[in-house]
Amino acid sequence: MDIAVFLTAAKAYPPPQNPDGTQMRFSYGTAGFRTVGTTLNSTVFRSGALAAVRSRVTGRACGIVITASHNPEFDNGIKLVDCTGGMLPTSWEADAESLANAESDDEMKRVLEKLLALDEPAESLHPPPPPGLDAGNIPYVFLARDTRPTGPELAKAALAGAKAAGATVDDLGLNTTPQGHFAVYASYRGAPNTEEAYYKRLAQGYASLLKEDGDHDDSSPVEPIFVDCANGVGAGKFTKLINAVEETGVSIPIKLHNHEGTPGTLNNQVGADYVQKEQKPPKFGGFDALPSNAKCVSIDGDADRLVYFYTDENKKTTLLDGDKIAALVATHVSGLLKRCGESLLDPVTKKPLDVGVVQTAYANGASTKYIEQVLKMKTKCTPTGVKWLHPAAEAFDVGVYFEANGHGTALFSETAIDRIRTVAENSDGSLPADALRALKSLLALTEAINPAVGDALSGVLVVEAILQAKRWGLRDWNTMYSDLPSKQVKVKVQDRSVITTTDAERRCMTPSGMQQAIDAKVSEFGNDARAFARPSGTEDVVRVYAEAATREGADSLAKEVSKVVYTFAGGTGDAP
Ligand code: 16G
Ligand code: MG
Repeated sequence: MDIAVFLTAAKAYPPPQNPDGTQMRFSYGTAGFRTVGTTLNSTVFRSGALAAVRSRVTGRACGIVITASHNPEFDNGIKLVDCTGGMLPTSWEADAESLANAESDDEMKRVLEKLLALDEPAESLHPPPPPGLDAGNIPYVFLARDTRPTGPELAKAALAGAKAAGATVDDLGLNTTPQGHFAVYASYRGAPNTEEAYYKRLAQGYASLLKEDGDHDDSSPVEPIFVDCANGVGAGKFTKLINAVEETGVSIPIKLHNHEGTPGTLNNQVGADYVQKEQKPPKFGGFDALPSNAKCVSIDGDADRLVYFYTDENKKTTLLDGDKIAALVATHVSGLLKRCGESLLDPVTKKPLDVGVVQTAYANGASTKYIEQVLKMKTKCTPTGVKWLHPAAEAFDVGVYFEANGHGTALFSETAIDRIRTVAENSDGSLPADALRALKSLLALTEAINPAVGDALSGVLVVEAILQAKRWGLRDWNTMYSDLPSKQVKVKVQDRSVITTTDAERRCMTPSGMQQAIDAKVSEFGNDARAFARPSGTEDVVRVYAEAATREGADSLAKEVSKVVYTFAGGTGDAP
């Protein structure tokens, strides 16, 4: 890389200043940089270069998505995609931040030289790409953006940054975050990586799922699915997916709401974040006029998460969140694996596939209990953010992960896929017909689900196929277990970094004495009570979560713990 060329190009993207004349600082949060869109030109330019450097160092294509996900329309941000399709390794975050905040050419040069000197071939970190695969022009960067008004300008800056660092840029234009990840994932494996190829893959996986699990010829679901697209990038993509599904000869009765051309703005009282946090239907899109118990889904602005919900005759809305989706997918996977019998045991060690569900501290206690005690599956808890859940799920042969907020997918290791495929293809009549169907269904699931990151679009296909196989409506699904009442609140403090956590964010290490005070409060609310406090990675607040056997209990525990946080961690404004 010619650093001098990059530094010259960077002159056109000077970092913005604070009112006091100092240079504005940007922090790499839970999922990349995210703040007011009009301040991000320099950060995005520099991150474009970082993606190019990452591509150079790993020898494979990487990616960038310009999005602020579920944040309001005036925000924007950047998500960086690593060469295998996952998120930028956490070990690079501090350097990404140093590059974004460098105040001189020398500082930028130092960061770039440090990163360029790293020797991190992709193979040493991840499953190697297929042997002999030509990596193409390296550095190579895929670029996508969502529908925000600042998107085109920022995409230009990212492109300029990547090019200044010597990269070839593949501009995917308006696209979802999961499509950005999939393009990189597929390119790593030498598979077709276009949008068309992706939706075709999902559609075919879905059609095979219906076929393997259905009892009759046309097993397409008929109950309409009303999807709130949050006025984001997902709406147009759903249309493409629906067309791809129809081309396979099956159908999916999706009705799109809150999309381009309808009133309302991006993520404003609509979308998965609003519906999940408020436990209310979207304010716009006509959801109040739908028939009672209609099947509804909300996705977020960049279409990487989803939640289901329905509103009954008494106007009570029931949310089926990421935990419920994880339980549904895990139930289905474990049912299929059981039907495969011993056919999937390791030929040498005779061990079964290692299957687990990954959650965060926000997972409802009832869901964890259900997965461990009813499904008898392993669970693992990680800190918040896909960058932690995804690798934990990769450690299983089959790892299902979902955050309660609806981010998630199911991952099948190469070993698992190879074994399933080999057994299915070589069964020569020796396997019971039902086991063979289960094997084929597992293979279909690996195609219908995004293997790189959670995707709201593939999430809908997978949930629908499973519900169809079980002949379940949302009410049946909801009775898998009853959520414990929970409450989330925000506490404003002077400096949220005074709070440090351990045990997957379930316990605080500092400020000293705060965890003991939280424990004392929790102990007053009975056996099912649980609470934690963690500094947000995307907002300048501390988040408090509480759950208890009753609604009143959850609400008051959240309030009590907020008071503890306010007292120990330097609360500002009115006391809770
Ligand atoms: C980001 C994360 C999401 C996480 C949320 C937590 C990704 C792709 N997105 O949106 O997984 O739940 O941040 O935000 O990782 P918080 O740190 O403000 O609570
Ligand atoms: Mg999102």
